[in-house]
Amino acid sequence: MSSSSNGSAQAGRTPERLDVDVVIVGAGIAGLYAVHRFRALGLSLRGIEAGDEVGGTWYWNRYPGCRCDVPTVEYSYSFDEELEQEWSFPETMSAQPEIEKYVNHVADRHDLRREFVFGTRVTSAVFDDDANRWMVETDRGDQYVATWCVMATGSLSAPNFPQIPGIDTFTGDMVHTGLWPREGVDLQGKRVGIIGTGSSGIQSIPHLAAAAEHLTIFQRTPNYAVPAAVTPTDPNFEAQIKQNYRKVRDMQRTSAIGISGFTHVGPDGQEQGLGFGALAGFSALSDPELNKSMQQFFADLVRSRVNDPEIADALIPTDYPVGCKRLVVEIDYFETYNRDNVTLVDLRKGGIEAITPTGVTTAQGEFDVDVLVFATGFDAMTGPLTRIDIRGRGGRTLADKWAGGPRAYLGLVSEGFPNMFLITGPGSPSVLSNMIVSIEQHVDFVTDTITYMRANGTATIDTTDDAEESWAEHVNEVAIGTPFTAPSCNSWYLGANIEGKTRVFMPYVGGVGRYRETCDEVVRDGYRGFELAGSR
Ligand code: NA7
Repeated sequence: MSSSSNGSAQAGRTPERLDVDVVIVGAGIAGLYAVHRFRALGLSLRGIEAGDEVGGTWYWNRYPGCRCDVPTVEYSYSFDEELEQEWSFPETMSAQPEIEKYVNHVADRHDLRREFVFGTRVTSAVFDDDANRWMVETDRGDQYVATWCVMATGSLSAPNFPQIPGIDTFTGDMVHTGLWPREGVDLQGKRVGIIGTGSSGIQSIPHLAAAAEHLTIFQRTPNYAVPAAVTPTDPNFEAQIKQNYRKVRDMQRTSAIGISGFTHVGPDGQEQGLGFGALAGFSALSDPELNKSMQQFFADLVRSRVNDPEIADALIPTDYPVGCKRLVVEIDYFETYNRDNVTLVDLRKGGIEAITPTGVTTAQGEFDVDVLVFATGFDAMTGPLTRIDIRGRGGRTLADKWAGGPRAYLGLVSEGFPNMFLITGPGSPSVLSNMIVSIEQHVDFVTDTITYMRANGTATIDTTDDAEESWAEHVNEVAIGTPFTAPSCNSWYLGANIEGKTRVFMPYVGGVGRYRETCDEVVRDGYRGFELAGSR
């Protein structure tokens, strides 16, 4: 990993005024790959990254216990075949530091950092109707003019701080799991409180409990969680994967969730596989009977691991189906409730009323803490975009356009915002898939589209209301009947975690393979549903 911190190194830099072909927002897995592809086209670029370093999700989410829920040999770039052979992940499902190290290595290996300014947040992107160009501004006073704007802003990068009265009055340390400081948080001898028991909460709680004097967990909704199948990488199986990487990648691209499910027969005659991560089996989960038996399985699992039956009951979800929220992958989570220094506050018995200078007040009483951890998730999928002042044709803002739910054809282009590409935007498989597979597909699509536009001298690519509407209907249609859209379901996929956000199911559940085929067909049909116009 690079030892210097780019953002602080650039702290005193002079604001830039640049005219480029493409502005890329974000130096996560998507932004880095975009730079790699676009640079090979000979395009002039500027990448802009809010963090001090590359990594995106894996830069920001450095809370203790953070880990990927997809097998890591699958959660890796496919574009560099030499790297595939050279790199080795120590565990089957990597922890954050290993993934961050890998992403940094890719940035170094392909010399990607030099295209970025770091520690710099995009504040606005305004489309100039006359010039057909984007005017992009940052909080460092930079001004960029670009033909294409590629939003590699991630799906889970806008942290959610719930609007709890008194939140600003807390005098201890307050930290969000998605903004965990690089220098860490001192928990020794501290009374720590954590709000939220989604993936971030469930992954961090065992670590927080081990480090703190006391941990108080404020749980609004219990989650379904499965034990993580994390083991040291088996060199024989890794060798098999490396020999078969092209096949593995093909399998990923045609699969439902971007995971190959590759297996082979090991030296002991047993079939070895990668496991499926936490995401598989959407269709099976839609069967109500099967779902009920899975709920029972989870209830039994919790009861077998938690000593106190009352606490176990509080940790068992009962009022929504398995698969509504993202299934969490955990390590030692339930056993943590057997520790003497852990208290569970079941907010269903009386919710949080306020945050005070010294702690959290609930209808059940007050809890004093020195450190308050917000594991309260993100304004998912739309937040990273609507928090930027994005204005398209006629000055219309994206936030206004999306007030009733996001609209983007194929999750890639939103009508009225020409030449702006959304990498893994709402309406694409994105968060319901192995993100790297979906990122590569989108960046490849954009690379091909820009190549096509340059070859044809096309000025703008937009879409139509009709194309966008029928895609939204399709996204909705394939989600009906799945646990994702059950009336009892409240998830970030539906925007239900954010006060006032319109309830719309945002990702595309139709499958990675089917989605890719649709995109390919659209291109073969002369960019059906898109509007390519004007000359440059
Ligand atoms: P999640 O999955 O959105 O979880 C957030 C948690 O915070 C969840 O338990 C929420 O309860 C809870 N929450 C949110 N607001 C409040 C308030 N106001 N009071 C109490 N509790 C609250 O975010 P994560 O960061 O854990 O995971 C996001 C994704 O990142 C994950 O799915 C993986 O894909 C990686 P709720 O369930 O809404 O009642």
